[in-house]
Amino acid sequence: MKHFTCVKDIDNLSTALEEAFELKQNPFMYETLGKNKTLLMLFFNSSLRTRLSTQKAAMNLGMNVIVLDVNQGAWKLETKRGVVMDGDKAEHILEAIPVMASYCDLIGVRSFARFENKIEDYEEMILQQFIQYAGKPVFSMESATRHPLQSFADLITIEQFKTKERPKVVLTWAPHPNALPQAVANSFAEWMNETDYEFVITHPEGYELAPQFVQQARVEYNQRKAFEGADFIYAKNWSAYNDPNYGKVLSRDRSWTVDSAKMALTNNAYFMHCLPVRRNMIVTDEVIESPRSIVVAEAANRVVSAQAVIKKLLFN
Ligand code: AN0
Ligand code: CP
Repeated sequence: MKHFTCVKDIDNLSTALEEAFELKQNPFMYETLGKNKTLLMLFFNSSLRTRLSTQKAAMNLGMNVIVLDVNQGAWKLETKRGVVMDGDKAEHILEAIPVMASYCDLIGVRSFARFENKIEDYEEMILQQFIQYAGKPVFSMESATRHPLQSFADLITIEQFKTKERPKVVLTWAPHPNALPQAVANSFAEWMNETDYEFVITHPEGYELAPQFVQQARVEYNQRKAFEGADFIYAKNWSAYNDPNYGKVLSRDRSWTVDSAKMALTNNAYFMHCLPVRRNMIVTDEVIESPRSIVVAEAANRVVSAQAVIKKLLFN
């Protein structure tokens, strides 16, 4: 594997899952693989889980790790070519990328959608510049359109907890005060569509995701109907994708909050969320604190997915 930005970069998902469970069982089985290799983790946006779990994964593989929060302490970066740099940006990303790459063997990048330009977001302008100019393997730690390390951890979590071969998995939109990217939802859908699970997406009208991510999934606008018989409820907020509302909040309707009454419609489903989660917006205290909530186990699996991916990139 040269780079890791989406599910397609993994050539065999069932083999990758087997490798992931092997690493989960024995995290130190490749503890010398990354000796004298350096991972650079670059954050254009905040993070708790991705930062800690990816660093831990690299440490389990014997790597050295450098972390840079680009917006805190580094020079502000211009990202567009041709701009007269007479404003507040002191450095261009076209110099910064090869310079940073010269200090490491592997680069992880977190760069969210900016909601300034839908085409630029969906063309993955920032991530693609790293792939083009770093000359080193690059992996996504959540890009404008996807969060593959999260989705891989989500898949591992479902495999860990499922009690039937083909569980019903429901991705449900839930309210949030701010405009959030579609990345987590897009990516989750993309990975679920690679499995043979029964996969349903539910959201209010106007929150349709891009068709390349929805693919053959069933879209059900009635949330209660979608929840019926579900084995896993995966909640997430996202902002609108379709024009002219790209990146806008169309609803903060708390009748979409995941509560115990809705969970009672399911097949005693497990509750999942990538975190960070806003309680009593996305999910009630009662549901997230219930024994069926597996959000912490899900977050713990972020070490496993990151380690499986970094291992593949090191073997390249
Ligand atoms: C981010 C998002 O929705 O993409 C990160 C989630 C892992 N969430 C927030 O900004 C709250
Ligand atoms: N789930 C996730 O990626 O969390 P962070 O934003 O805290 O890294």
